[in-house]
Amino acid sequence: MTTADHDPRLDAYWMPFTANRQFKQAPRMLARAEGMHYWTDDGRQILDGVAGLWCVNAGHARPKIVQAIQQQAGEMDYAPPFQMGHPKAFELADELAKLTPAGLNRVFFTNSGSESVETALKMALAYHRVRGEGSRTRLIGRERGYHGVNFGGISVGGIVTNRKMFGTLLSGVDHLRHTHDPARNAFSVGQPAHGADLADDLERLVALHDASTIAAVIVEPIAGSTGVLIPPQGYLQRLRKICDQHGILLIFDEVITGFGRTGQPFASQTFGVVPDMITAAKGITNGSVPMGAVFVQQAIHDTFMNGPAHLIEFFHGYTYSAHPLACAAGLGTLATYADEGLLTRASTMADTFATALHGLRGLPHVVDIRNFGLVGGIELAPRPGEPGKRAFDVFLDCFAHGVMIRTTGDTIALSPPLIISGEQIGQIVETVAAAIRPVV
Ligand code: PXG
Ligand code: PLP
Repeated sequence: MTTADHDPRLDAYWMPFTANRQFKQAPRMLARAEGMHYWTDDGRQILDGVAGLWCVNAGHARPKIVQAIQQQAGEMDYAPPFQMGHPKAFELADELAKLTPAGLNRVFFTNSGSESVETALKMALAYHRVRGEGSRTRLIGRERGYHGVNFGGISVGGIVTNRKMFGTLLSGVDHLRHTHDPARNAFSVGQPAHGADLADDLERLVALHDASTIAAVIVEPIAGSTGVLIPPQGYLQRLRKICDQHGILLIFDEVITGFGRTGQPFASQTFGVVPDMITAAKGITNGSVPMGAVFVQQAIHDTFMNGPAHLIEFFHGYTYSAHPLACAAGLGTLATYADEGLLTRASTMADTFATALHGLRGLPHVVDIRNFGLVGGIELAPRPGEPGKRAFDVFLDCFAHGVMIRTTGDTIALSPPLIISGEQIGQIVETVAAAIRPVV
């Protein structure tokens, strides 16, 4: 690539999950954020339709979070998490355990969703081994699943582009069929009616591999990155039942659905299905400082707590697990969520959001619309020979007209901060509609 077509000061930064050459020719630079908005470096106001990247659930620059981080930075910058502790780590774990579904009251801290996934998968394997069922080594994911970008996560994940370049991945992994069924479920409002039976695919894998070889199943309650796929009615319940029948751990990856996106603190509570572990990140600090967590059933944690008390029970952890800045930010975040009732606000706004979104039905190229709580997907038919391009053009047009959305393939994804007003929902949907209409 030559530098002639762009500013050479942009060269050094190799941007993640970005079309680098295209970006550097026409950069989209964000300079400031507050509440529901970003401002670009040239001063344009942009309404945030995706909570940054599905993470800024309380909106930007919230005072309690800003103050907590500033104060902590001056008080204690860093504390080693191995064989040492600091009060805010315990306080945050305790506060989080009050929000999680019943029983999931032990908390392991990481720095991202990807690390949470690796942690949960390792915990599942070690748990079976510690309790004497070390033959359970197999991990089951799902087609179209996204579980971050580390090796465990892409192995159980089901997105071809995230997998095909990276060798043989983890061995002993298999995948359930995905639940996307537009032929039967297109334009469903909320949970689709058809597809609970797709959970029976786990029975097929049990018959193939035998339950005694399977450690865990990991799924997103709502698949986000892969285009906002809402679980069919009864699907998660059925998956839970089959896991129970065969002694298989069920992990919900709630990196996106956690912290209020579906109308309850966790999608597990919204859908009434309790997993054995939940992986989380993003909204745990409102996106302000990197942090992730794994929430674990106490019985799983307690299984590890045997043997001589001076020995390490779980050989795993990160230099920045429970980082003081992240813990302070997490406490400020939970206080903000509580002050404003944000973890249940999506249920209040869900109908307004659903009505606005489904109003786009009938626009050119719109082949499906999916929604739940404050998350939505608008799927466009791909332009022949140019998959993803049509939705990307809509993204560019929306950004030019003051609204930030996200696209994945030819699906437009919306997941605004949970503080959004009805009027702002209208602005997002009108801007998207105006962008879709002229797109050839
Ligand atoms: N699991 C799930 C369900 C996620 O949505 C991760 C794990 C990984 O989290 P980290 O913090 O390591 O990125 C995610 C992250 C997109 C997009 O294209 C989605 C995510 C991240 C980046 C882009 O919509 N989700
Ligand atoms: N690589 C090396 C050489 C290290 O020393 C460490 C941590 O000490 C790591 C990787 C892991 O880094 P982190 O704990 O930040 O994930």
